Amino acid sequence: MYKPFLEHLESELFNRFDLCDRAIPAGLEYKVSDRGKNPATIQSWCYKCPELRKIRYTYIDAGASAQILNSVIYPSHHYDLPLLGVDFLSFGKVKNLVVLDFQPLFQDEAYQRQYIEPLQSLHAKYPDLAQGLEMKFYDANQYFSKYLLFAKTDAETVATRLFAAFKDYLNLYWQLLDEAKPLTDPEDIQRIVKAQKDYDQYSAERDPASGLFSSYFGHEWAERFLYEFLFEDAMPLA
Ligand code: BLA
Repeated sequence: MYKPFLEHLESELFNRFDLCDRAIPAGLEYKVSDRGKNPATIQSWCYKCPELRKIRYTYIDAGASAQILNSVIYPSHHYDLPLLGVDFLSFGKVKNLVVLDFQPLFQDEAYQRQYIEPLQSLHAKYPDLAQGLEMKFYDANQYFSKYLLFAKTDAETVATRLFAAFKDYLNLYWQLLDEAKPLTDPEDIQRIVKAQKDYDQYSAERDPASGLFSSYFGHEWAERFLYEFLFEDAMPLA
């Protein structure tokens, strides 16, 4: 279901950046579930390049019962750019939930003007994908922009509209990255280090997928996946 998205993301990354592999801790890059009736696999990829310090994406393939593409791109600490966040989920034919956003590190007005307002026209182009759904796990005012795409939709819309939106959002993200001026003041850079780390902490603690990882792959593996790979700069709660 989301394989074309994964392929597009991958080809964009490889065409635009000089990528190096970024290590995924042993045992976390690939796993097959031995639970349940439908075999589920989870596979992850991770890269870095001078502009982007962590590019990760994960595909869960549980056949007809679940297809998920999740990705976060973390810019270098020299850029105060938002993170690119992708979370596309399909559970059978019954539920397709898609989220795509430039995830802001800060919520002040100057930041919004610089990095979030440019999204406005794209957001306006995809009203069918911007449904203003309520969030239950996350606070919509922290690490989400007001121009996120967030929708419950059908497979046809995923294949057509979401694919177009995905290309548009990615292109704009590359453009903002291209225009970004690297920070040079160590204090400014430290502020980004802290903000990206806070994002990991916040996300690890609230990740709505943690139950899903546990049910497919076991609790121990799920905890490692969250704290050693997805949100590796977060500290596990004691
Ligand atoms: C919701 N994301 C979800 C849900 C799951 C995942 C299972 C709940 C779906 C439901 O309501 O039935 C899945 N999250 C994952 C997976 C990973 C993960 C598989 O981190 C990792 C491999 N989530 C993100 C990113 C964004 C995001 C980067 O990881 C930003 C675009 C958004 N996911 C997001 C939002 C919701 C969600 C906004 C709805 C949560 C809510 O209602 O508060």
